[in-house]
Amino acid sequence: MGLNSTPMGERVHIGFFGRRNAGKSSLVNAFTNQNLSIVSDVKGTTTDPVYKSMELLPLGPVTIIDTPGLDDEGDLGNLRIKKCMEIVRKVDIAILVIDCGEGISEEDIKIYEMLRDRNIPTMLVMNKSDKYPDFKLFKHEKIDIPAKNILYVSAINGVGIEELKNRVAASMPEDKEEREIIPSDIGEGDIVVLVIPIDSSAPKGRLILPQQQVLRGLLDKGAIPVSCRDTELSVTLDEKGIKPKLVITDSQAFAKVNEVVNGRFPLTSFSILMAKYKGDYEWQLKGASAIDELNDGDKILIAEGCTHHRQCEDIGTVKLPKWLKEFTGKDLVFEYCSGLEFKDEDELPSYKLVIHCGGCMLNEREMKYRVELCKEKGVAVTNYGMAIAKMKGILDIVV
Ligand SMILES: Nc1nc2c(ncn2[C@@H]2O[C@H](COP(=O)(O)OP(=O)(O)O)[C@@H](O)[C@H]2O)c(=O)[nH]1
Ligand SMILES: [Mg+2]
Repeated sequence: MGLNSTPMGERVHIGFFGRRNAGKSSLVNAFTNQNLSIVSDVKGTTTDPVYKSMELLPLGPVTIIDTPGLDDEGDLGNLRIKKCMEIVRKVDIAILVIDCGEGISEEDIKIYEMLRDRNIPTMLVMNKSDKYPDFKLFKHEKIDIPAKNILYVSAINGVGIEELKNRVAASMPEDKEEREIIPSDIGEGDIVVLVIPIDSSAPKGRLILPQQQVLRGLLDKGAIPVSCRDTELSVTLDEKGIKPKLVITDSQAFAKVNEVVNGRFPLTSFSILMAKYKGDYEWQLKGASAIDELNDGDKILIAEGCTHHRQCEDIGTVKLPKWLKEFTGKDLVFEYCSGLEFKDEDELPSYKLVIHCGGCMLNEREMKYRVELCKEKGVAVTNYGMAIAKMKGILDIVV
C-alpha cells in the first residue's frame, strides 16, 4: 500500500467476468489505461485474478479485478472457477464481457444470474465491436437486463470505453459512503482515548489499519483523540485527569485496560468497532457465547483477512488458541485460513466455531458474505475482540 493510498477494504471493487477470450484482460487494460493484464488469443491466459487500484472519477478510489474465464475445463480450470466465485462475492460492481462474435453462452447466463441474485449492479459489455460492423444487431435478450446496462465496446480501438467508465461510476451503490467506523454519539469536541499497546508484535514505526482508520474517523468528526499505550493509561486517566467519552483499546489489552478504566468510562475495542462497521454485528455477538459450549475435539476455525500481518498472526495462531484452551479447559482442535481464501460451504459445517479477525483488509461485501455463510450453515461466528472480551468476562461491558 502506498503512502497516500486508500486501503483495499475501503475501495469500490469492480470485477470483469466472462468466458475465456472474451477480451476481459484487454478491456481491463483499456479501462485502466495500463497494460497490467496479459492479453493473448490462447484461452486461459489469465490464470489468477489480477488486482489493480486506481482513481476512477467521479467514483474515487476503486480496485479493478481481472478474472480468469468461468468456462475453464479440467482440474486446474475448476480451481480457477472457485477463485472466480471468491471474487463474485466481493465485487460491488460487475462487468460481464461478451465476445460479440460468440454471443451469450450458458456460462454467461450463469454468471449473470449469480450476480443478479447477489444484487450486484452489472454491466453487459459486448466487446470486439470493431470486428463486427453490424454489432448492434447482436442479440442479448437471453439476459434480462435493462438497456442502459448494455454497451457495445472495443478494447482494441477504444470505442465505448469512456462511456463504460461513466456508467460504472453511475451504477455505484448509493449507501457506500455513508458508513462510519466511529459510533454516532461521538462528535465535535469529544475526547476519546485510544489504547495502543506497543509490544513485540506491533509493526515497526507505524500503526495498523484499524487504528489509523479510527484515528482518522475521529479527526474527521472534530473529536479529540488522545492516544497512549496500555502502560500509560493510568497516568492518562488518573494523573492527567482526562475524562474521555469513550475508551477504545486493542482487544489484546482488554483485561488490563478494563481494570484501569474500572467502569468510569465506556470501553470498546478497535475490532469491535470494525465488526459494527462491516459484517453482521449482532450475529457475531451471539457467536461469542458459543465459546461456553465447546467440547473436547471440537474444531475451531481462526480466519484472517490478511496474509502478512505479524500482529494478527501472533494473536490468531498463538494467543487465541492458548486463551481458548485455558478458558474452556477442553482439548480443542484449531485450523487456520487467511487472505482471500475462506472455507467453502461443504467444509464449513465441520467447525463448531469460527473466530474472524476484524477484517480491515476485506471489503464489506466479503465480510458480510463470510458471516452470512456461517449463519446459513448454522456455524457460530464471532470476532477476535468479542472472543477475547468473552473470555475475560467483560463482553457485556465493551459492546
Ligand atoms: N478485434 C478485437 N479483438 C479483441 C478485442 N478485445 C480483445 N481482443 C482479442 O481477443 C483475444 C483475447 O483477449 P483477452 O483480453 O486475453 O481475453 P480474456 O481471456 O477474456 O482476458 C486477444 O487476442 C485480444 O487481442 C477487441 O475489442 N477487438
Ligand atoms: Mg484474461
